[in-house]
Amino acid sequence: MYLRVSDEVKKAIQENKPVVALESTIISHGMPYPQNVKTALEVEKIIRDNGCIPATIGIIDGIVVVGMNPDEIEEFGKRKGIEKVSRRDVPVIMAKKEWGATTVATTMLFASMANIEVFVTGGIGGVHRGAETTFDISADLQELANTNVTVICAGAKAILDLGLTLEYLETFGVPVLGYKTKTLPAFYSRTSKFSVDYKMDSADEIANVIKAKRDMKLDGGVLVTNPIPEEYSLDEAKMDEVIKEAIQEMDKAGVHGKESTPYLLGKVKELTGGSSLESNIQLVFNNARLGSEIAKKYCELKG
Ligand code: PSU
Ligand code: MN
Repeated sequence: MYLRVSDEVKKAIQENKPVVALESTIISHGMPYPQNVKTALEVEKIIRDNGCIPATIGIIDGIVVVGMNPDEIEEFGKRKGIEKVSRRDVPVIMAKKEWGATTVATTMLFASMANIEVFVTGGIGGVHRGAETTFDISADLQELANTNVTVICAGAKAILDLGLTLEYLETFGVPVLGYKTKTLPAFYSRTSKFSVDYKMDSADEIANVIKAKRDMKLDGGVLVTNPIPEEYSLDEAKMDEVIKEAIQEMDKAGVHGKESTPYLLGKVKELTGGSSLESNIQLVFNNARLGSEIAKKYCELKG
C-alpha cells in the first residue's frame, strides 16, 4: 500500500466533484515556519470557499498521502530533515519509509495516480541559468511533458532562464497559457521579456483546452500562468539584480543539484529582507482562486 487517498478526496473524485491538488515542498522548503503552515491551511480554506476539495500531497512514513489533514500539514511545516522528493527519489523514500516533501514533479505524478486534474502551486522549476554547461533542468518540466495534470502557477522565478524554459516546454508539447495576459509572468513580477503561447480570458476557456487535450489523449500537462496581483508585485529590475547576486553566491558556495533551487529561494528572501515572502503567499492565494474556478468548470465539462 503506497498510496493513501483521504476519504473526502476519494468520495469527491468518485462523485465528479472538483478537487485541487497542492504540493508540500512549498511548505517544508519554500517558506519559513510558521508562515508555511498558516499559508498551507489558508490555501485549503480558499479552495473550500470556492467550492472545491483541497488535496495536499506529501509522503509520510513511506506512504504517499493525497489529502493530508491539518495535523499532518502542521508536522510538514515543523519537522526538520524532510527530504525534497523528485521523481528519482520516490522509490528510495518509499523503501526506507521516510517522510518526503513533493515537488511540482512528484505532486503531478501522485495527483494523476489519484485522478486529480488540477494542481495549484506558486512557481514551477525550469531550465536554470547556465544549464548549457550544468545540465540543471528541473524534473518538473519532464513531468509536465508526460503526466496528465494541469498546473496553475505564477510563472517561473527569474532564478531560471525563462526563455530556455519556454523552449523546453515547446519541444515537449506543453501548452503555456496566460490568464488574461500574453506575457509570461515571472513570479514576483507580472511581466517578463517573454510571451506565453496563448492568452486565455476565462476559466471556462482554459477548461475547454484541458478537455480537448484529454479527449484527444495527448498525454502531458497544461501550464496555466497567472500574474501576481498588482498590489503585491515587486520591481522586475530590482529582482533581477538580487537574483544575479544570489547566483554568484551560490557558485561561490559550490551549491548544485537538488540544493540549488532551495538555496536560491533562501538567498533571494535574505537579500530582499524578507519582503518577498508576502508576495509569495499572495500569489499562491491568487492561484488557488483561479485553480478552483478551472477545476469546477472542468468537472462540469467532463460531466
Ligand atoms: N520555485 C519556486 N518555489 C518553490 C519551488 C520552485 O518559486 O517552492 C519548488 C517546487 O516544489 C518545485 C521545486 O517543484 O522547487 C523545483 O526544484 P528543482 O529545481 O530542484 O527541480
Ligand atoms: Mn535541478
